[in-house]
Amino acid sequence: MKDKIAGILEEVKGFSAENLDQLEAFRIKYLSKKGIVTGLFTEFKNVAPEQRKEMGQLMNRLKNTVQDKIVSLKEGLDKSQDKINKHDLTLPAEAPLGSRHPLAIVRNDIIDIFSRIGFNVSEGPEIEDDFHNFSALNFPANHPARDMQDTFFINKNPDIALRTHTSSVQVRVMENSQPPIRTISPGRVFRNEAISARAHCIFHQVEGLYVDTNVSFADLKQTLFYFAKELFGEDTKTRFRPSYFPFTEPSAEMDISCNICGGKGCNICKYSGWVEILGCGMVDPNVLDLCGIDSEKYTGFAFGMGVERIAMLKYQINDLRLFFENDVRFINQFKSTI
Ligand code: 2U9
Repeated sequence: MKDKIAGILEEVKGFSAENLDQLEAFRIKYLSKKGIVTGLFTEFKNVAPEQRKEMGQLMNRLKNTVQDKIVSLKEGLDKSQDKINKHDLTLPAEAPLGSRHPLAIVRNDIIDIFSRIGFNVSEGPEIEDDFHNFSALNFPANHPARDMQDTFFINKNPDIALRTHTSSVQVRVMENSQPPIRTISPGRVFRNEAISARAHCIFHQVEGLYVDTNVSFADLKQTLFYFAKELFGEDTKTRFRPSYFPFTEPSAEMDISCNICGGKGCNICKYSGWVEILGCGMVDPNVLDLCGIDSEKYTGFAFGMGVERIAMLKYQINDLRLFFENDVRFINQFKSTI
């Protein structure tokens, strides 16, 4: 009987359970009315009196080992069950994907269109000095943009300001390289404006620059005509109206046929059939020279557009402030492929 108990003890010590059902089967096997341990106690009456003390101790040790085993295995199984319960197994396997901000979608579309015809992307600082933001771009000393009312100067220092356009990036490109230059500069710009449905003190631009030998106004027109058709559709028409900017001469504003009514007239185009999308012009020779490019040898065209304005037209958004509030009910409506 001693050997039998020793054998059972080894078996009990080696047991493990993967689940509560297996543990219950173990309990029944050893401790139930017809179980192995209970059976040993029934056999006990046949043990010789001189062996009873030793056998009794062995049997009690076995019974305690079975009971301890059940308690410790149950604890382990409860803990792993807790871990499973703490996670909501009904949730989707992956977190839902976010969506791109509409301004990022439009900016990426614009970058993509110009990349296809050889423009690279240039970036630069948002805090600029007077030369890169104003002087190199031919802004006269008394120009209103240089006024505290219109520009955010840093610590009232008239030489350091938040850039008011990304043309400053292109000034840096010209300083650091020679033609041919074909570059676009997307980025945030800052102007001291009261916030309303139509204006904001922060907005986004994409400005473009092409400098080489023999670059003409015809190149400008054809490049921007291609751009308008790529962004707004093959049937889009363009027209150019004379304008004025300190950094280009001649200068123009480009309209596209209204993308809502197709040119028939609606309240978006104020029944004119046309909407303005960008400004452009031939780079003033003074600007080329100030940036280290020989204006006798090279000419260039440049353009600039507000990304918010393009996005408002493309998606028929009537309040600029929506772009900056980041309300997911607004943001989640936009899907991009880029
Ligand atoms: C260099 C020289 C010239 C970039 C240009 C415009 C015309 C223009 C506005 C559109 C709406 C800014 O966002 S907006 O307010 N921009 O009309 N920008 S030509 O001309 C340059 C750029 C770089 C070195």
